[in-house]
Amino acid sequence: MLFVDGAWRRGEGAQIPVENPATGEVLGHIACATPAEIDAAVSAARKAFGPWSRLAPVERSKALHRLGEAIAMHADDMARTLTLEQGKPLNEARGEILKLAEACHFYAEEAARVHGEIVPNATTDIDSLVVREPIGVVGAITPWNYPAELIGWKLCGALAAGCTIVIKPAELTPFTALAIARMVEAAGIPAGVVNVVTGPGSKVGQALVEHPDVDKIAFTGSSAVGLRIQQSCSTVKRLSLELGGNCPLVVTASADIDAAVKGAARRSFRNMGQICIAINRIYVQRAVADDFTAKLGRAADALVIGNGIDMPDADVGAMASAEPLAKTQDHLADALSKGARLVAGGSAPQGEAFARGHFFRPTVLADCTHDMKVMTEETFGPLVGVMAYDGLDEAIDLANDTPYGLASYLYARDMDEVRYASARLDYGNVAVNNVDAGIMNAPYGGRKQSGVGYEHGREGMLEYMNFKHVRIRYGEPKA
Ligand code: TXE
Repeated sequence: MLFVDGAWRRGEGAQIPVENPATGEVLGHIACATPAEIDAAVSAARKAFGPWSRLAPVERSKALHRLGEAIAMHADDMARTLTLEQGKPLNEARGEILKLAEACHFYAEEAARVHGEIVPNATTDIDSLVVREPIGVVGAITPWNYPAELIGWKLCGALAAGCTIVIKPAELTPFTALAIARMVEAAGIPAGVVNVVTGPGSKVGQALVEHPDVDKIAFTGSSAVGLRIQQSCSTVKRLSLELGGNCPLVVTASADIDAAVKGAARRSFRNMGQICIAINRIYVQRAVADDFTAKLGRAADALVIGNGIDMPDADVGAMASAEPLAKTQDHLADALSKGARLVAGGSAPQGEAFARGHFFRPTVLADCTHDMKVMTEETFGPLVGVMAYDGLDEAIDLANDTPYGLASYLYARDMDEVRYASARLDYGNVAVNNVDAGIMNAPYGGRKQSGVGYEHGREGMLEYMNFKHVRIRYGEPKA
């Protein structure tokens, strides 16, 4: 189904199957939106933009609160949809849906607080008003790893700012996006403000990028596609790109090792490592490296793997498709062939429950070096490499030795180390003695090949706004 101008359409284009990654079973089909349907969605968003952008901010705020309430009320059903198409355990999926609801309420508050400034002029009979205005029609293109939240940040930021939106979800996880559209309907958000078109990125996503009436593209996905989008916009557009990461964790000898192990296990393997801020590589000071690595191996082995529907509170579920699983296996084989030592995992779990799904055991490698893909490329799977270091500068150099700059992590009790390292880690996010790099209140974005722009926080709404300078002379008009 497509959701265009407040109405549901079956879609005229080819029907594409969507599979449950835990069982291989076909869950249903989605339409590949045709050029005419994409045009219809963009023009519905354009038509809706005028009235939506002129609403009093408090009305947009109320609509977003209603959306958050509708989503929270339907969290169980939406979580089930998410788990079935993405593979993460049901309780984790429910957590993601509730985070989406939280984003609605956060941006509902921000929507009511948009304000400008009056800046001084050379004379007092002139006011320069710097006001903020919504950009217009947004094309949101999203991936499959967080099918609800990654839509939510764009949707809520855009709607709060006064923009309208056409969402193109990932081919693997379209049903969560369509469930969100149903909540948009339930919340009484006017027709055309939110539209969802499904289908492959190379056709439907690309059509949004090339559409002359789309004013901004908000994208989360791979760096390769992000770069292609940047290069292929048909007209000058605003862009925000949240791209890949290759995130390091530095553990110094002063760290609380048990806390560091717990943090590493959570941030390396949650969502089967399919997170742009997953810990991919770990640098541990030599004196504590063996202890840390052995404990991390045990923590990885202890994680419970399961079909996310049958085992709602499993630690990890299936991977979203065969592709990230194959990449994980490739990075593992590459590291082992270059001398890495397998500490935990390394194979698929055995048993009937895992026979047809994309399952893999959380895997820890030791003795890694920077000629291995696991240390230099984003794996996007349940695989982490550990390497010992001697001095903190060496660890920081290794951590920064990447084209990416999204998130980095540090465990240290010595506050001089904390200060020194956090100032030098070249990342948009640095989490110290915890592994929650992104919170709703603070801007979240990457550097270098990890992207441009921010989501979360007030900044995540301002990405959808332009400045306008209105210069008003009082008294006698002047030529
Ligand atoms: O991403 P893609 P994929 C990384 C991660 C992963 C890899 C591939 O390393 O293994 O990317 O994942 C749409 N014009 N991340 O294949 O291809 C596509 O349909 C316009 C990191 O899912 O980038 C989907 O909706 N759109 C990341 C979205 O872009 C296009 C999260 C993402 O797809 C398009 C996901 C085109 N030419 C993957 N081609 C993170 N930062 O969290 C594809 N799309």
